[in-house]
Amino acid sequence: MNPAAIDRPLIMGILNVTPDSFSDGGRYLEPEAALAHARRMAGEGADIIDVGAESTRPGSVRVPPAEQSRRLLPLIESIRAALPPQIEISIDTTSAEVAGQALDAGASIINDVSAGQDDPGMFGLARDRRAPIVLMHMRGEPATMQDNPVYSDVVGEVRDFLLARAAAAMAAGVGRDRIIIDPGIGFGKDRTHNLELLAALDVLVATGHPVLLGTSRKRFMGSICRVEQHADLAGATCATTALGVFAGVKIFRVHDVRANRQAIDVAWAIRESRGQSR
Ligand code: HH2
Repeated sequence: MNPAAIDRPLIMGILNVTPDSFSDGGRYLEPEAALAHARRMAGEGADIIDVGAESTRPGSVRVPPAEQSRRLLPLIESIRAALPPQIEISIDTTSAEVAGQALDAGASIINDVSAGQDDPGMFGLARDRRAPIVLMHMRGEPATMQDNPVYSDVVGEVRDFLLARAAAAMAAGVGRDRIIIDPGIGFGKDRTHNLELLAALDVLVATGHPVLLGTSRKRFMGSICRVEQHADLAGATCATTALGVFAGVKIFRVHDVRANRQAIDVAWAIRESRGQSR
């Protein structure tokens, strides 16, 4: 994939091979169940399958690279063999070792929620393998990130952080056209911060880097809709997806592929229709 050439919004379907992810933890630990879910998401319109073996929910514990690889590598190989080549696989990890092995096994995109801060080898890997890389904003660490996050200008601070990390990646040799940025909804942000960022996605789009948005089933929407169960937040997620399409977001990381595919397709058709009859 060439991120700079994405000409319509893409869906990244989430496949967590974890016992403890906030929404789908434990459901796809068995390889057959994980592969079946990847197939289902592809059938429902996913363009990318994002596989991860380490939950980053608030308070989660780290998973050693060897254990991440043990869970992920056979799965990536079987997904790569099962799905058509135009469906790409991204690897959700902050470990360059895991990411490198995942690229060998058939992944083609790196999704690093630490934006290259956890592992000094990540940018070199992206450079050497010419792999697109997602750089996400996070304040603090998953274990403690929701302990009273404070910003004076959340939109400006997130944008400046992402531009600084993109500059660091480019200084390490990663091509500008391979860098995707992500505001990191829910990562060291309270409800007000998340809403402010969602209302200002155009500010991130204006950086010129393709923007990825990950709101799927996240807790701040549950508090707005008074919904306790994460899995009941597909409608709320679709609202953010439609707004994201209008703001120019290029990739949506979601659990509910079918519903978000519809939201994208309709929002995109409306966006494309602007001024057509004039
Ligand atoms: N959110 C999660 C995980 N990875 N990657 C990107 N780029 N952006 C995100 O917003 C993002 C992400 C958290 O969601 P999930 O994978 O559903 O849960 P968990 O971290 O508990 O596995």
